[in-house]
Amino acid sequence: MLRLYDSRLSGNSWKIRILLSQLGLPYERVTLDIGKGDTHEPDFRAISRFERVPVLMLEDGRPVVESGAILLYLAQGTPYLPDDGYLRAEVLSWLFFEQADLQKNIATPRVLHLYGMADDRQQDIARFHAEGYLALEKLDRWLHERTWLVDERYTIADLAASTYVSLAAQGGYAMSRFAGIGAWVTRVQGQPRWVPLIPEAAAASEL
Ligand SMILES: N[C@@H](CCC(=O)N[C@@H](CS)C(=O)NCC(=O)O)C(=O)O
Repeated sequence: MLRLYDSRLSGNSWKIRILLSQLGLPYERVTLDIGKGDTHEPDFRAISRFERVPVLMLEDGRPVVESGAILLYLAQGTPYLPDDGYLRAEVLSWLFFEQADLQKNIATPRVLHLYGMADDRQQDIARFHAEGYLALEKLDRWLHERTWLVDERYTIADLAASTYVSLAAQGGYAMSRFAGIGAWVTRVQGQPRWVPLIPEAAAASEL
């Protein structure tokens, strides 16, 4: 069986749980405690060269690291990744943009807020917000008059790009100004077998 190493609040790991659910693939879940330093333990370092989650352990014992690489691996040959070379390159462009422009700029202020460090790190947060808002504006512009990021269907580009964006308010981003993004996130979260970050918290809107 596939094994996913993740952590409870990791948006990068959440991407993989969404796709595994949408593909109907059974997997074993191993949830690490990042705060306790689990990702830097020798046993985990042996399978995760970058000392981070998510890691997908294949049935033959080979690990796949980096959320984008895991999504690409799992989505091959499925409707979530186009066969056409150009459209596939378009999907890749969103995966790279998400990692370079969205993920860190959203994730870092989110962590600072969630762990009560925001007041002491206002200047850092302002720097991440400045970059993050530029990326969000580009995304919002692209979604103006488009339903999905690539082609006319939901792909792993939408899945990957929407996860941290949907959590941005937790990092102090004012998201109400991005109407296109708001409607798109709702469409993504309405896809069959989409799963929330923390299932037990979804109803209570804890996160
Ligand atoms: N580019 C990586 C980022 C992974 C990442 O930042 N993982 C975080 C949790 S979301 C982590 O494991 N942090 C632990 C650490 O840095 O010690 C990916 O997309 O998988």
